[in-house]
Amino acid sequence: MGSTGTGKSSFIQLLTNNTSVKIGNNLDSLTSEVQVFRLLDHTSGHNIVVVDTPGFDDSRSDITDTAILKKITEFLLNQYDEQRKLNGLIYFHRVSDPRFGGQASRNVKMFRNLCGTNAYRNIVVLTTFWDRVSMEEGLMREEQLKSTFFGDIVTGGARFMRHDRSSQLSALQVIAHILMLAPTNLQIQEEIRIENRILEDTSAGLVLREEVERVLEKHRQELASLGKEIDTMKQSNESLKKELEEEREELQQHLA
Ligand SMILES: Nc1nc2c(ncn2[C@@H]2O[C@H](COP(=O)(O)OP(=O)(O)OP(=O)(O)O)[C@@H](O)[C@H]2O)c(=O)[nH]1
Ligand SMILES: [Mg+2]
Repeated sequence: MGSTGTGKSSFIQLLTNNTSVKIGNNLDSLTSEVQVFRLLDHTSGHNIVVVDTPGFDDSRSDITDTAILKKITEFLLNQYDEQRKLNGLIYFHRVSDPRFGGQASRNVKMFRNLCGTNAYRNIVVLTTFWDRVSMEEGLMREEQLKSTFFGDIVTGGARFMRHDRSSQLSALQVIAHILMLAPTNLQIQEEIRIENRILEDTSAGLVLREEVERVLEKHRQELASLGKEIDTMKQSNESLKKELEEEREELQQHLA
């Protein structure tokens, strides 16, 4: 898992040598489905299933975060029903990102709430894009990430690892670490299957609901101030008034 463009699909392609793995080459996010890839790990002899997921901050307009959460949950419930646990979760983050913005925080928040604290020890936070920073800069950011944004995950037992996209061994090392972990269920699986919650009432679902509420509130406020502006406008300013009314119309549609 991880934000769009952090190198999830590239990692899977490198690991599996599977050229059907689609890798993005522009600013648009690419992966929109949960996709499963298989590989045989020659070192351990294990058959491994690697799962690619879309990030929650997708820049596309055709898929919402809610739809993404549904797809991921559907996959996880299928696994749960087949009594299959997860060995590990890899969370991708670009070490080259100078800031940890709103989108990145929201993505991590969703991830945390999907997993639940019991699964933190099964997490690898994998930093990518080391070729885009100096070693010094990268190490400084890594420390920052460990102590702030991923602090609780690290305290809960997650491991930070670095990925070099030019080396398949780098990807295999992540797998080797994950194979040593005790398989686990995720919080969202247990919330739905054991506590009988509906998706909207799971911890991850609630994060999305809060997000929707926040956007709605912002729109409502904008609408209110736009209304005031239109009311106080002089008759003479017909064209501007028309423009504002169109804006209001648009906002109302968005709100609906
Ligand atoms: N410089 C550099 N580029 C990378 C690295 N990893 C991936 N890329 C490039 O970044 C772009 C996005 O990579 P993807 O693997 O498609 O990213 P993704 O996480 O699957 O993105 P979504 O499918 O949109 O969620 C591609 O052009 C990759 O070639 C890296 O470590 N360094
Ligand atoms: Mg992808």
